[in-house]
Amino acid sequence: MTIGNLSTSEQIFTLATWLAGDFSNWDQAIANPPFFAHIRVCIRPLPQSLTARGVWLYLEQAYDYSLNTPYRSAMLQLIESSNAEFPIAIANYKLKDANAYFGAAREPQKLNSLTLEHLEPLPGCDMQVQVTEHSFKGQVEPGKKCCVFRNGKNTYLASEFEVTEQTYSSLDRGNDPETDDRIWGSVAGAFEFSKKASFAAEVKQIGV
Ligand code: CYC
Repeated sequence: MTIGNLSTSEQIFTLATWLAGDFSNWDQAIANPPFFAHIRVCIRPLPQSLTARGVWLYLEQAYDYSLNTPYRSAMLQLIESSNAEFPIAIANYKLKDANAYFGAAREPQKLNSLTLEHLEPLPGCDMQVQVTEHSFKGQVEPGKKCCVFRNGKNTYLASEFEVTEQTYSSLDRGNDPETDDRIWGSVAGAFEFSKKASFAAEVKQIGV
């Protein structure tokens, strides 16, 4: 499917259906165990809409051996952007009581009662997304504004990803705001995930 010719709202819907799934980097972890742990990324459409605009997805990233205690969870809002080069934006939120929802990516009824009040915006952490012929490519908005305090250090997020119908790759790093040196994140390039289950049928077509 060529996605370049779709309207922006159709592209947002397509991106949501491509992201909605249970992903694994098993092949990469087996080929290069010192550098790549076996990670699962599970992205679930919200059963309800939280706003008039956008498509909402809940995300968990976990070690495969500990699926129900993810090391990161987030709520993603896919929305239209006014930047012609990057027609889609993904706003990132954290959950105020993240632990209460652990496991919900695979038990989505746990998400039924979620409202906007349960979320905390992550300012400066919007992903700006461009559309290629067969993929969506994103990067964190410029300006070193997405602050992540990790391992006792202030860092800013440097992140990029690419999504196709069956694959998801991402490179997340935290860099030093002064020197731009890498403080955390992969030293061996992007994580390469493939889709093991799809939740595309759960994405609702709503106003974008
Ligand atoms: C952090 N990863 C983040 C943050 C964003 C993203 C915005 C900063 C906000 C936060 O703290 O949660 C990434 N957001 C995205 C991406 C999309 C998006 C990619 C497109 C769907 O909307 N990340 C990976 C690897 C793994 C990883 C599998 C190993 C390096 O993709 C880790 N990301 C990771 C970690 C953090 C992070 C450890 C910091 C979380 C923290 O310490 O609070």
